[in-house]
Amino acid sequence: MGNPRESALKIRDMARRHNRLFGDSIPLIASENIMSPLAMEMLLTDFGSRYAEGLPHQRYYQGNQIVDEMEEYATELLRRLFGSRFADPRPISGTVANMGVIYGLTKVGDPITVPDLSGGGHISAAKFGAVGFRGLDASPYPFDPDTMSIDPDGARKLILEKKPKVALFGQSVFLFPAPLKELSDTFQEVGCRVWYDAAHVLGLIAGGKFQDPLREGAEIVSGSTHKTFPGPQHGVVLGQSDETVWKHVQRGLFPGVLSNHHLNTMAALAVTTAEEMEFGRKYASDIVDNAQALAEELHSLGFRVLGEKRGFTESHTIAADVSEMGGGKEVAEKLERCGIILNKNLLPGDQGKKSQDPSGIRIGVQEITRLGMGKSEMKEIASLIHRAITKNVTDREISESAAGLKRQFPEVRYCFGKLHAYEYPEFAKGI
Ligand code: DSN
Repeated sequence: MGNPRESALKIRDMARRHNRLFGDSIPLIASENIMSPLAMEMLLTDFGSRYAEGLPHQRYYQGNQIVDEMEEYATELLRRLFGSRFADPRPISGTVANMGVIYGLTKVGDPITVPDLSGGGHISAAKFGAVGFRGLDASPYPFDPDTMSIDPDGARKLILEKKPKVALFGQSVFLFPAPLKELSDTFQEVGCRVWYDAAHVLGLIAGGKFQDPLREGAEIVSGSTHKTFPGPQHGVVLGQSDETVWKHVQRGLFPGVLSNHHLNTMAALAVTTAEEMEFGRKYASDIVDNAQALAEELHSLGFRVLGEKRGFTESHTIAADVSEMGGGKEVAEKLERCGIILNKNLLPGDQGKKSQDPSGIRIGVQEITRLGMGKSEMKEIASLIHRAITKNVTDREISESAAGLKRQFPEVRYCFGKLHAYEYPEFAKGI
């Protein structure tokens, strides 16, 4: 491993190689994004070295005067962007946000209704994830593969039967809005709390696309802040409920599941929130246009793109069944060798299949949109994917074309200032 200095420099070399890998690839993971220059700058500040447990002005550490100011500012920016009564910028990730909500709203053994994993549900809503960790009695909604959405009639029956304490919505393969409006009478009849995990679509909601859960009946919205919302790896909770419920959620976050809450990423979140106020509407609209264009193109090239009846997608995500092209694992690995980075994914109908060997792939266009790619690049990317999987070409031919296309779009857009994306930010001197 070499001496300690060499070991330290080896890690720097790995980081450099990683930046180059992404700089030369087409990034299509639906849960990732790149940050703006000002948000990136926040990560390197002294905020990242400090503690601030609890809420502003009720801390356990000295030295928090500016942290308090920044946290209150972040909260207010979030409240304004999302039009919510309450906001909490402290969760350090989407899953931690979800754990805090679960801890605040439920007791061990409570019934909860959740999106099904093979219908795109997230692991934190699964028995082996945060929901199970709290010992909740989880029942998944039926999913309709034809509409690629939760079946509203089936969900109504389930909610009436199980009488959940909480009804959770929001998926990780989230092509079409959840049926909140359709179920609003049912929620009232049962008296359950409605919680919406917006991790994937937070930026679309901020930009006025997809759906507006806080005005469609959700009392609590949680999310991560680094997918369609193009900020740091962090989380957020928004609330439209009464003050008592909100206090429970905040206590679920701290002292429930948080100690310190990572102040540098919170500052980056605040910067991104301000940037979303300025650029978010155009960005969200461009994302959805690109997703629809890429889905159409893949479909016309013979891919089994799901959600065809509804125009394939209303979000940043596309799901395709590639079981006849070798399956999700084989296709995702082949594309990785060709410089196209996406992930294999369970699809409806995959019940009983291993999540390591599912039928599908999931594609997200939020990162390539952030770099300024548009409809003609969607055509090119569809053609690269198609050629990589179906034609007798070498991996190298495709990866060179992918890198060539990528290098034409070096800058992060929809933000203040300029940054060459994926450039290595050398900071340490004199090593
Ligand atoms: N695992 C993430 C995703 O890819 O959807 C969500 O946490």
